[in-house]
Amino acid sequence: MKFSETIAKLKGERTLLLCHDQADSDAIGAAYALARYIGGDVGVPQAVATHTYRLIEELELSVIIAPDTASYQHVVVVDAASPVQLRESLPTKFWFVDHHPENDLQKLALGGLYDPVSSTCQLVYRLLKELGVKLDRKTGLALAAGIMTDTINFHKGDAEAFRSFGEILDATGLTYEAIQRLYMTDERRDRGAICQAAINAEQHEIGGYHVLVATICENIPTFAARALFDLGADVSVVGYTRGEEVEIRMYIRQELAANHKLDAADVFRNVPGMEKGTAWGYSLFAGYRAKGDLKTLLANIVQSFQERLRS
Ligand SMILES: [Mn+2]
Repeated sequence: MKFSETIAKLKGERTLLLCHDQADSDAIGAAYALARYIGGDVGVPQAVATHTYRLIEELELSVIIAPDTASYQHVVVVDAASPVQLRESLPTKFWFVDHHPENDLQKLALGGLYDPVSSTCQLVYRLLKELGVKLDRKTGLALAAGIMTDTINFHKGDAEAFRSFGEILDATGLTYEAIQRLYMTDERRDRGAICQAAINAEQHEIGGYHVLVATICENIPTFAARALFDLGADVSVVGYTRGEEVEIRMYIRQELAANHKLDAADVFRNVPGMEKGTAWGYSLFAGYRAKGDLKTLLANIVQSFQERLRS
């Protein structure tokens, strides 16, 4: 049986798409695209790589850290070459899709798709194509991001990688720039807005941690939150108001999250007034969008840290 047929059979069942630890864009992109088709969850053993934050945000993807693999009917491991990359999350039974030149995982797997090409995302694209799946914009973004980063912005790569990237752009109306934008802030105006947000930020010292809270006048709260985080914040929270909608992004330093057992996306879900909106992300990063009053929400977030970091 072709692996695409196996994938098709997982549709509607409880499936986990498991990335290697420190998941990169190729792993996240492949997991997202399969999860979107099958209807499953995306998980990672401990953490995702920093460069994927923006992609995860654009996909509005909730990545499960250290998922309970035994609670799923099926697990599909993506972009992993060896069992050590899965740490404690190595499932007892799993399928796999991978492209690494050497792969020690396949002998443990039930089966899967292995081909030492340029990226796992092109293999997932191959599978979805065999299944006649029509790509939506986010799936296109996920797959194209994986191909672009695993070819190091096309400094290397096989013909299928280039061809697939072009076909994905064609099918979804995405551009090369739209994919590249996931990995840079290049606008001078945006950098000015980030500087202004940093200057106007409120600093709260809570339980020995620096909590920085700011608003920004351009719709780049993720970049601003990242900049405040890089300045030295333990928690950076940045809000942006667009008409009636608010956008909020937050980074939490690993050490703080571990000491206080915090999950950024969970923090957002439990702040008073935030239950009406959509929260996504994972333990160290969260995004939030809803109609509401930004000032009130930011004050409630600070209040929530005051409660959490004191206990
Ligand atoms: Mn890869």
